[in-house]
Amino acid sequence: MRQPHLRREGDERDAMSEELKRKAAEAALEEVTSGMRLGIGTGSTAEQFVRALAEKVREGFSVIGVPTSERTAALCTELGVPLTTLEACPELDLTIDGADELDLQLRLIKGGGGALLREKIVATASLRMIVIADASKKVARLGAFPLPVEVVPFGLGATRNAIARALADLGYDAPILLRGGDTPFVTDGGHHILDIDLREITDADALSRALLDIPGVVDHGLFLGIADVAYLAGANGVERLVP
Ligand code: ABF
Repeated sequence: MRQPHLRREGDERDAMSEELKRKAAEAALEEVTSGMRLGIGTGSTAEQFVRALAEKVREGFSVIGVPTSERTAALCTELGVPLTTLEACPELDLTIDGADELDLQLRLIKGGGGALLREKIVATASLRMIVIADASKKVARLGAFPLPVEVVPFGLGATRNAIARALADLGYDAPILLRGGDTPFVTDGGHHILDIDLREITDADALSRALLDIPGVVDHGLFLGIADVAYLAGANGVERLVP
């Protein structure tokens, strides 16, 4: 008897959270001008951005986008947002993307959606990056969201051991999980993802350097010094955050 009632509450929460993502996306869209070369993010918040952008394109707005995943490429194609590749267009004006966590300096954890490598390449090729999210993603210190690390399948066990040693050297005692378990998740680049439950990241720069030093690690979900602005939608409106 209680289930339909519970489902309604859940549906209302989902609708509210979609509404917040839409508001953050619409705020970011205000910074997009006709003629821009855009990096287009991945995830449910970025999807709201693609939907809002598609409406502008239908009204005659002219943009060209580089998608950060096959999933985003498919959505853009379906909705009529014109696409190109980073090879054809290696410098972009602006990337708009979601995040899993962000702090007040606009350092991010990304990669929960599995697209961190293309997201980082595209954001770094852009003159500016705007993050869009609901306000619950803002944290005082990064790390409650497990840090995704993209690794090549070859020598996975050895790479995982090397990561564990590097983490121990930095003072972390953190579980490392292969995303997908027995059926490992495969990224658009053909790699796997290890999710590291750090709980609290004490020195993001040191952690970034240590991970990138390990052969077999392709990249990680820490985006440091990349984002310029964040639009965070909450119950009291949309906050514009700059570092
Ligand atoms: C992408 O999508 C990712 O880097 C991040 O993992 C995720 C955020 O997803 P959502 O907007 O659905 O919360 O931006």
